[in-house]
Amino acid sequence: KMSKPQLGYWKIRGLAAAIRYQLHYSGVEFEDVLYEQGDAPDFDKQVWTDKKFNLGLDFPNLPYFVDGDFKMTESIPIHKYVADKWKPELLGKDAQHRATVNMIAGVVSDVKGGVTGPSYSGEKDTILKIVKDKLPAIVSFLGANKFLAGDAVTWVDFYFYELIELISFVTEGQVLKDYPTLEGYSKNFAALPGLKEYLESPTCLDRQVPFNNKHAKINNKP
Ligand SMILES: N[C@@H](CCC(=O)N[C@@H](CS)C(=O)NCC(=O)O)C(=O)O
Repeated sequence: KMSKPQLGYWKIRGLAAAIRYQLHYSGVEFEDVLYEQGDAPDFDKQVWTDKKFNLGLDFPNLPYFVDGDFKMTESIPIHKYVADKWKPELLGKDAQHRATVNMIAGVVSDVKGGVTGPSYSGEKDTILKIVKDKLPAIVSFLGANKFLAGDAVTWVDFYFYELIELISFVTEGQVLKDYPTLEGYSKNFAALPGLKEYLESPTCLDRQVPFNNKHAKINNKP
């Protein structure tokens, strides 16, 4: 019997939470392989660096995904592989729909990076500026749609949902007041079958670990 696919990552939400949401929604049985950074003052990363070059990864990084003999890194390609293999409709229905999904992913990824970087350095003003500059275009693109790329869920929704969670934490919920459509979108999204059960489960990893690694100046303690 083939072993379950493995998702390797720091013991945080970071870039892995959205992949976990998608795996749960898609009904994939998988295993989290968690690397826990050491505490202050050293914030040691040795649990990972000891393994990093011995896992047979072509481009060693976190997150990684192992499915039988197949191993890969890069978070967005992992989302797309998981969709392609277990729920291809999450990729989009035709060339233009898939292109739109990928375009949104690029935009969301820039905002995610723009929020995460300053979380580590503790620059909340920088985060608020990025949110103010970049979020309105995404919100207006979402418009009255149920999901980002139309009325059907695609893999980029898992990625965006987690970004809203992160911004909501940093702004103490203000983002949802500023953009009520995001609040509706989020609630609706969290109620998707499979995802709902995961998010509400007492063992939900993403409700137990922080967004960022331990050396981040802006971080939650769930
Ligand atoms: N482009 C990569 C970036 C991955 C990345 O930056 N990983 C960080 C955590 S978010 C890390 O600590 N990687 C481990 C390493 O660099 O050895 C992706 O999207 O997966």
